[in-house]
Amino acid sequence: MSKELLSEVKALLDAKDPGQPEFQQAVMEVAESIAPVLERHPELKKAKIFERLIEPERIIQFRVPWVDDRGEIQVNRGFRIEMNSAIGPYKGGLRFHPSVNLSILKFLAFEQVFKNSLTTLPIGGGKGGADFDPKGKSDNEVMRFCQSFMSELQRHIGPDTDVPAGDIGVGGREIGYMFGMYKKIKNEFTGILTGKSLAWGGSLIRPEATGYGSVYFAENMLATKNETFKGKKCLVSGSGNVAQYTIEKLLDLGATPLTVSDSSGYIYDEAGIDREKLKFIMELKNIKRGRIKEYATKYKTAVFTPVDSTASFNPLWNHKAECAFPSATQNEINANDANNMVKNGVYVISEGANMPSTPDAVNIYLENKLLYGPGKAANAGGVAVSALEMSQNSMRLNWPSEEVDNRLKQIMKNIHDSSMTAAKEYGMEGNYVAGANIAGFLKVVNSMMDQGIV
Ligand code: NDP
Ligand code: 2IT
Repeated sequence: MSKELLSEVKALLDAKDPGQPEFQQAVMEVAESIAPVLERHPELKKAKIFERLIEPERIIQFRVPWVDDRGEIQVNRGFRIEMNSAIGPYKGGLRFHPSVNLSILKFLAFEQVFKNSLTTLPIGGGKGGADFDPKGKSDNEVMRFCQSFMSELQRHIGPDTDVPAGDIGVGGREIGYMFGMYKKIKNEFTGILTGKSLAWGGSLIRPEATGYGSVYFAENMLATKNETFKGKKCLVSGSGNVAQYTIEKLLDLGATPLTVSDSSGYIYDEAGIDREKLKFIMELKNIKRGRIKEYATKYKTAVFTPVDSTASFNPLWNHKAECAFPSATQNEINANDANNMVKNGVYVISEGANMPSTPDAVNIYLENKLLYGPGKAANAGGVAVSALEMSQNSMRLNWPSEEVDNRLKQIMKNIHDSSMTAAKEYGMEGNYVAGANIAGFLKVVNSMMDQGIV
């Protein structure tokens, strides 16, 4: 039956969503994991629960016109995918990147549904964004773009309906410009976005949450082997929000981060990235908005290797280390990279990014019995603290950072434990992919069953 289910799902995707490879990839991975659940629960299959899950409740696509600094009109495409609201308001980030399209946002929205379910907090799944490229744009251009984007998005979101946040290309600056525009149009000060600044409704630890959470997840996986991070060498990709706070937490726990990257190449620092170097990266990326190769100009222990788009593997993943934290983008690790990691001694992988490993790479992790935390479990700390920001907004209070961090730690432990338990229950001990998919799936589909055919 599981083979049958997989070919049914693939046929459905090919018929209805051709040309959406990332969405199809994300759906097929979940289908594979939950096939045994449908076998055990024929009532779910009869209720066409999977067909309903892969159909977004609503997709909004809109024009985002704006005027650049030269006075020229630019037109971008904006989206919001409202995927599933069975357990709470739609919740998920906004991505501004030139590669953004329907397939990428649908894959992200689909994964978000399971991730949000795993957090145990009352949030449904959504995702949005635009094919806008913030690189090289002035602050005023970014502001005008954000204002135009929100002038349409505002009619679809609300604190009890849909609450967006950041993702690639959307950080504190963009959230601020979008919040300002929402408030001006609606004349309402309410928690319609998360990742806000502390002074106007943000939560402590939200900027840190995804990176910290991904390290906490790995810490829980290591604890199953009675190990800690002390002295472990770590490969990190990306140099944005998730990568920066992954490095910070790794340093707190006594590990040695060796790499960072951006879309032009990567840095390998044989002496390790320490706190001073991390501060340099943060200033370079968050304030100066520069390129990561400048790190190698400043620190002589580091080597910069530019991206070679013709290469069959990424040399970042080909260094001796114990742990890997992919924190840039989808499909950044292929089968060659996964084999290189195994060869170099990597046995812990915690995905800060969403779907950074291709299906072939994931199979190599599983075959080699690595401690592998898939994105929807390992990077759920970001959206979890977003949900805590929503709670604080509703109560009109702010929790101290220690309280938020303790809750984050507990949530990551719960996600780890519930994924581990679900995998065991279905005879796939140690397989966190299957476990996370099954645990996330059950809560959402049981809620859908309770709520009838809507
Ligand atoms: P940022 O925009 O802060 O940083 C993104 C980083 O990834 C940059 O270093 C960027 O390089 C690099 N990158 C982006 N696209 C590509 C690409 N196509 N090829 C190579 N490098 C690329 O984003 P975040 O750190 O917030 O997000 C990173 C990942 O984490 C994403 O997969 C996101 O979906 C995921 N995530 C984020 C959460 C959050 O709370 N922010 C929560 C959960 C997951 P460059 O500057 O050159 O573009
Ligand atoms: O992928 C993700 O979980 C995010 N970008 C964070 C979403 C959120 O609502 O905080």
